[in-house]
Order: sequence, then C-alpha cells, then structure tokens
Amino acid sequence: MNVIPVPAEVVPDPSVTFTLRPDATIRSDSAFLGGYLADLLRPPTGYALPVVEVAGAAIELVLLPAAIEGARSNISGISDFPDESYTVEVTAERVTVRGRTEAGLFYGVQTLLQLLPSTVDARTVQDGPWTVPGGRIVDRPRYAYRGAMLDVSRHFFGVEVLKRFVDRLSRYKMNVLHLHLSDDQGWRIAVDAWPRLATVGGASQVGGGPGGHYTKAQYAELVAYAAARHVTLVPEIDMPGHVNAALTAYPELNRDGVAPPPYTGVDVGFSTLGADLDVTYTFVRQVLEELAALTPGPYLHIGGDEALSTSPEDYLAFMNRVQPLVTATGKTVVGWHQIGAADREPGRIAQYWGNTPDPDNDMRAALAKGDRVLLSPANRVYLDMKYDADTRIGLDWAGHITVRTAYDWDPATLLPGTPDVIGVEAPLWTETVETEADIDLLAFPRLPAVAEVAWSPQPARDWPAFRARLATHGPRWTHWGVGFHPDPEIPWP
Ligand code: TNX
Repeated sequence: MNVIPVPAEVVPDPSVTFTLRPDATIRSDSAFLGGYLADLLRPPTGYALPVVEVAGAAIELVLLPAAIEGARSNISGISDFPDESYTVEVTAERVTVRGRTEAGLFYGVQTLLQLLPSTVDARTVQDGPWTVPGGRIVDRPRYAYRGAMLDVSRHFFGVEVLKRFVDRLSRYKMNVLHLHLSDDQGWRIAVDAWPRLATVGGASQVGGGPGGHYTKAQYAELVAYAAARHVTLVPEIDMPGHVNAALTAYPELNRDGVAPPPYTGVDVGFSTLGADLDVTYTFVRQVLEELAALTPGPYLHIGGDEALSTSPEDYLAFMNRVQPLVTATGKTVVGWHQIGAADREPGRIAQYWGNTPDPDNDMRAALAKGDRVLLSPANRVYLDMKYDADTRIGLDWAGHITVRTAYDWDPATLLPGTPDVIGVEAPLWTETVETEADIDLLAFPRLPAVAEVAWSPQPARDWPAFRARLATHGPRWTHWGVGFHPDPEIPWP
C-alpha cells in the first residue's frame, strides 16, 4: 500500500484482490467525479468505462446522506472547510468509495488511483492487469488547511501552468493554493478601479522579462477549475511593503508624487505604501473589494512581511486600518506572522515563516493574541530552498531542505504552547524559478512530503516507510511529465 498521504486507518484483506475488467462500469453520485475518474482511467486501460446510473457498477462513488446537510469539518474548530473524510472498500466484485461530501469522495478517488499500478498515470494504453489490493481504508485529514503557495510576481506563470499545479496539489489531497499576486517586481491581477496596476505594474518581472497578469475572466476560470478539485484559492496582495509595481503604475500612491521605475532585481524591503496618505486606504479598499468579489473562498491574504521601509508606528497604523477593510468584505484576514504586532482581527490567521525553533516577537504577539496559525516554517517547507549545494536553482537563506527535512517534523510541537494550528502551507518563491520545469523540480518530491505532514495522523507517519512509499511515485510523476529531484535518500526503482 503506497498511498501518499498515508491514510488514517488501513485494514488489508490479503485474501482478496479486485481487478478492473474491460467491461467495467462506473456509477457516481457526483456527476463531476464520475467523468473525472473515467477520463483518467480510459487512456491507460483502453477500456470504455461508461458512467452509468444503475447500481452494481465495478466502481461505485457514493455520497452518504449527511452530504445533504453540507457536513462541516470539526477539526481544530474550523468551519471553513467541509467534512473531508472518506472510505474505500475493495472486494473481489467492486471498489466502493464513500464520502459525506464531494470533497471526501474526491479524496477517496485519489486514494483509489494510487492503489492502482503506477502505469495508471500514463496517457497511452498500458498492459494490465489493473488490480487493487483488497481491504478497507478509513481516512480523514489531520489539518483542515493543506496548502502550497506560488509566487507569480517575481516570475509570471500563465493559467495553464497554474491548472496543472492545482492538479498536482489535489492528487495529494492538498486543498489550498495561495497566490502571491503582487510584489515589487510585478502586479498580476486586473483591478477595474485601478487599471494601470495590471497593464503597467504587471509588465515586468525578475530579470527583465515581459511579466504578465490575469484578467478577471482568467482568474475566475482558475477559481472554478480549482474548486472542482476542492482547491480553494487564497489571493495575496502584499502590503505595506513589496509594492514597487503598484507605485510604478500610479504616481499619486507615492508620497513625493513621482512613480519609480520598474524593478527587476531580487532585493526586498525598499518600497512602502504611505500609511499617512488618504489615497492609500481608498486604493487598498477598492483592491480588496474587487479581490473579494473574485474569491468564493473565505480568506484574503494581505502580506505584511518585510516592511523594512515602513516605520513600526506606520506599520501598526496601516494594518489597524486595513485589517477591518478585509473583514468588511466578508473575508477573513491572513497575513505573514508580522501582522501579530497589529491589533487582532476576529478569526485572523498568522502565517508563521520563521526558520528557528524560537518564534520572534511578532509571532509571540500573534500567539498571545490567540491568532489561528498556519505553519510555513522556512527551514522545513520553503520549496524555493535548494535541496543541496548542487541544486541548479533555488535559494539557501533558510538552509538546504532535503525531502527528509521537509517530512520529518510534527506541526503540533513546532511552536511553544498549544497554538490553534489550522494547517501547513509550502511556499514556492520564484526569484530563481523561471519555467514550469523549475517549479516541478523544486516541488517534487517535497510537495508530497508536506502533503503527508498536513494530512496524516502523526502516529501513522515515519520516515523509513515514507521513503519506500515515495519511491513508487517517481514513475507516476514521470508519466505526468514532471521532472523531479532524484533525492539520494529515496530508493527510486
Ligand atoms: C522571504 S517569506 C520573503 C519573500 C522572499 C522569500 C525568499 C516572506 C514572507 N518573504 O519576499 O521571496 O523570502 O525565500
């Protein structure tokens, strides 16, 4: 059983195997999922696999009655996500996947795909037999928030790249994609009230390339694509620092009324919005309102990191005015943990990105104020760090991060006390990342490692078993066209 993330409970039945036959059918209580599964299984098997209405199909996808009331998760007191539990039962006659919500059923389908031979991920006809080991799996996530972040500001990536990234996240039961939509080097989302943000602020990136931005229609298309795969988008506009791209587009946002030139380097901490300018808050409010309208998910991320050109007084004044603007849109504030210094907004989430065992004063303030905590410890889950000295791209300020380093830690004991941890997110900053192949290299295999940290119960996880399971996924990534880092601690086939 090589499923990643490892399920909460597995009861094998060694006396039984299921084999998918050429005349097999699929029946599904979810219209989307029946087609989704058939579309994935038809190319490698070459079977017709019709999606039928009559019970007794070889693959049954069953929504349990509680789905009607819209079951919510009770993990960590979080009601922002639905119940994601599922079961998979494999007998000689059929595979039955059951969930209380579409999300749970979707995760059961991911488990089923991983129980099949790795050739199931090929897009051309392969030899069978298409067998699944018998038994029963009962599974649910440890944390409600299991995410990755992609920085589309330092280098821009189009919607097709993001869709494939969403596919890959969702195959490992991750359910959040946080998009870092603005920074000094580029503004990536169209805003009707401030159109030059995208057309002027978006026309740059690290190294001097053309940059780019998402139209509202493109962004909406991505939101829908992700939602079908139970991935929520968390859009980030980073402020009050990291705003050079916005300042280039609108002179009036600058205290001296002069727009700076575009920035294509990689330094941080030189730009700021004026905390004392009225126009700053009109700008922020209108941007947040348009972003909220594009966002069915519960969160808006307002950055707040490395505001090194903003005085501490101005930072507090700015954040204490801006956080309520987020709440006024009906969304919940997420910020890098520096927002812990500012007043607590109800339900606020502080994203911890420290790289030491001891949290700094801002994180201590967040904990003392009772903020919910999203864990992104830089020395564990920063996907932009090199694996080792030979990695051809990446940074190393938080150290080298091997697969084992990304895997071998417990979110419950990272911070002192008993913080309200809602989950784990792996950020991928793109100062050195220019292509989709670069994304793949840094994300694989560390992304699946982080997915297991966030999903699986701690007692079910251990490094020796994980490295053996992970090895069997290499051929799957190759079928996906993902060029991954062949980490030397993994026994690749
Ligand atoms: C720190 S992490 C940053 C980013 C950089 C990243 C590079 C954080 C909140 N800020 O601006 O891209 O390091 O690893």
